[in-house]
Amino acid sequence: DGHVHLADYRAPAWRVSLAELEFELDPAATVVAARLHLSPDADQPGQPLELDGEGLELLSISVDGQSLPAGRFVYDGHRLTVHGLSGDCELATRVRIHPENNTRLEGLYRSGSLLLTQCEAQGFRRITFMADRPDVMPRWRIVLRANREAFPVLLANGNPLASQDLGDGRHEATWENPHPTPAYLFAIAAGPLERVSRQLRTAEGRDVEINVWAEPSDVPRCQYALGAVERALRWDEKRFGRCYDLDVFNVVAAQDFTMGAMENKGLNIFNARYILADEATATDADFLAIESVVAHEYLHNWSGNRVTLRDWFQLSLKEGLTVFRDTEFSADLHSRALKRIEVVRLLRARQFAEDAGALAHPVRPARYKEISNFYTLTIYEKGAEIIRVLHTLVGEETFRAGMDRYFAENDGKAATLEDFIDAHAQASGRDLSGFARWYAQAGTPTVSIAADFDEASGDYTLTIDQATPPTPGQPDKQPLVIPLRYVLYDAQGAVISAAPEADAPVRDGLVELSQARHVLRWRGLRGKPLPAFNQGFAAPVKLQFDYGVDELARLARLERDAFNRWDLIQQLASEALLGDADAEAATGALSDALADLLADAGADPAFVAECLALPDFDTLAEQVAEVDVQGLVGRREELLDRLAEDQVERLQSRYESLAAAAREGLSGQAMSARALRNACLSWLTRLDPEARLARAQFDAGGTMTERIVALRCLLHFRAPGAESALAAFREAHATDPLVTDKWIGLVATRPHPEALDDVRGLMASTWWKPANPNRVRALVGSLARSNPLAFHRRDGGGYQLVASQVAALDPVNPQVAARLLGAFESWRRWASPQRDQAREALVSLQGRLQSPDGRDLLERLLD
Ligand code: HT7
Ligand code: ZN
Repeated sequence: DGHVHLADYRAPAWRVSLAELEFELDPAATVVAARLHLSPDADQPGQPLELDGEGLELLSISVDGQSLPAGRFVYDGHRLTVHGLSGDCELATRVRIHPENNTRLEGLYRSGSLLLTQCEAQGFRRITFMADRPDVMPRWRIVLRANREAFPVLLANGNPLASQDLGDGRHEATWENPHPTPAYLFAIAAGPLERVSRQLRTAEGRDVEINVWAEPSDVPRCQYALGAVERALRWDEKRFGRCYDLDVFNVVAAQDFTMGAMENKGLNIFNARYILADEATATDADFLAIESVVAHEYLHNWSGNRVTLRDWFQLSLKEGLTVFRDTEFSADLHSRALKRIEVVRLLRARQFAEDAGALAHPVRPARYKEISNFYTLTIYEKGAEIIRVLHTLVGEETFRAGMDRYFAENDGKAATLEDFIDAHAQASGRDLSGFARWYAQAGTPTVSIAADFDEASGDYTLTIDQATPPTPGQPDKQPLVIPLRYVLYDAQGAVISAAPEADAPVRDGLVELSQARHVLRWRGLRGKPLPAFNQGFAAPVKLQFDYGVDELARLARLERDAFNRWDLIQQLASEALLGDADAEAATGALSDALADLLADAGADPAFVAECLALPDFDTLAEQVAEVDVQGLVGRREELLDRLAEDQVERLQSRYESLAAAAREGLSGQAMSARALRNACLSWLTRLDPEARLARAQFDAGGTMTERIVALRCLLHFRAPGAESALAAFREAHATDPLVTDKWIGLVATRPHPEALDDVRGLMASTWWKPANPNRVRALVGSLARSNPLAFHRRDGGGYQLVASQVAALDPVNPQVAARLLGAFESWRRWASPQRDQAREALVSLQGRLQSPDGRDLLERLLD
């Protein structure tokens, strides 16, 4: 049926112990000579050798030095089959490939003056023949030859071994990667690169050189990323006891890159937007994102590279685990509460929608057609939340013991989620079979809690029900193991410390749910308590408890847990926007809560800014059965206008009082001050048609954080002078593609249906670069994902534009095109006329997509 099934896994019939590759690099035509050292699997003797190879021009093929006659092998453009091999042998091939024509950015491709590779998940087969599967893990020796002037720097995985001049204008470099490494982690980078560099000694005593490479004019903007590498390296030593294992760690920045970055062994290749930064061109959010992506890729060196995957069904074993590790890194270095808020926002806005839409899938899918379509929020973010569930269940110390065991037992191997769970089961002495269900079931569980208080006896009962909704292919769901935190407050606001009677394990304010229903009961309380739940968001669930508005408001002041204080304010906002009877009361309570926060000089300004940022459109849309786009956006705007009016003096006062702190560079305090000032500015601009403050902030220069928010205010509120400010910004940064993406993103997200016409205008201009994924995301991705009024325009024009771009980009870069299609994942819940228009746009694509990526997604969307 065209699917790959988890149940069909078979160990490879041939192993590759060493891969020796020689590249004659040239953008137009590169020749790759490969020598694979092969051994048959003792359990599967006599099998033909089958290697992957996609669209390669085969120049020669030999075994143990003997050219192979035509009858011994077949190459059909996708797969090379060699017959008649028995024991250990060496297969040598030469192929020709064409990096310059490679717009899909998989395999070897050209980006500006660089030659680069991207091999995950199945790009290596576009470079040369190989068993391109993660459980085949040779050691590697790589020789790169190229013209010295065009390609002065030649990088590959592992350690540099030798380099020499070849005398004819060319030179060569030899690299050796001594660690068993699957082909998806292979990388080379060549070109006129320059670097910033740092020398350090690991906790195990290894001297390591860290280099961050970029095209020469970008090198001054690599310093921050270099520092981030060191911070990640030190953190992994301290928190997980994991040291770096090569003599060099190279990082390269590329302007053309399909995703964020790639953790190739010893040679990480990055989308330039996650490396290049200084205060004049990067926002505070950019700096934090750079640090977290740099850490993510670095941390893969153990969770993904040293211990890799048996097959692609295990993808979350490296991605969920590494997201968990990178969020812990950020939480340890900065504010744990703010990091949690950021993660939960993303989860609720995007992963919950994915889990409830046409593309829902388990964190470990049972089958796939195209693995590239499974680099999803579910695999990454929900996968990380599941690791957090485990961490909460066993505690930090036992979790660390489980991780030590996992790394020790699986080092140099291709592991499964069972291996991971097994190591933790051994370390904790717990049966984790119930926990494992998280990996198999799609859909976001709902935990509904009903309270009952008996005035006469003082008995208080919480009845807790869990249910996971049906998802494509999974109509019936089993209960999950859910660690649920709770607190009861008494009438004076003190925490009630008595433990309840329970039919589930309970400790320190945490109950472990594992059945469809559990009951907690407290005896003889003096009055009706007020409960709060899921502090720190210990499990990725939707929690339902029937709070009154007064109770939410009271709890928002009482809760000790900062994450929950923020969450309660979000609930008040949801109630104000979606509640029927109590919307007005909720608006008043929300306004009061925000007034208190704005007046609280002791509160972290960045936390206050998070509280001012109401639930976004996606989060709200996730909470209603049918989405009336214009109605929802309209109500949200009205609420913001009303709140801004209520708070105007406090907003002005905080905006002014934080001015000095906001000037203090990249310190946490300065970033925090800028976050609240910018939130205040956005609210104040609603009230001032002249946008005087935004104009002044834009004109004052300052950091990119300040300028870009001011420009957004001018553009999005259509203030006088917006066009000239945009023109000034555009000209000032015309040669910088990353900053150009920023203003393009602002134009594409102007909250007005007419923004669609601006997008069309840009697509007809020289700013449109369809082969550059960042530009496609800035223009079309922003429209589809972050501009509900234009994407869902009543005439269906937004859907048509995105669908026509999917068709146009499918042959250019199928992965980028397929990601755009994801914007339709919730189309069945959109109210008419949008639902019918979306169906029409999707149906119009049938028969027009050639790539497996696009076809797979379209089929699932329309299924
Ligand atoms: N592991 C990396 C995934 C990735 C990727 C996947 C498909 C196509 C292109 C890609 N580039 C990078 C990124 C990460 O999670 O670290
Ligand atoms: Zn990753």
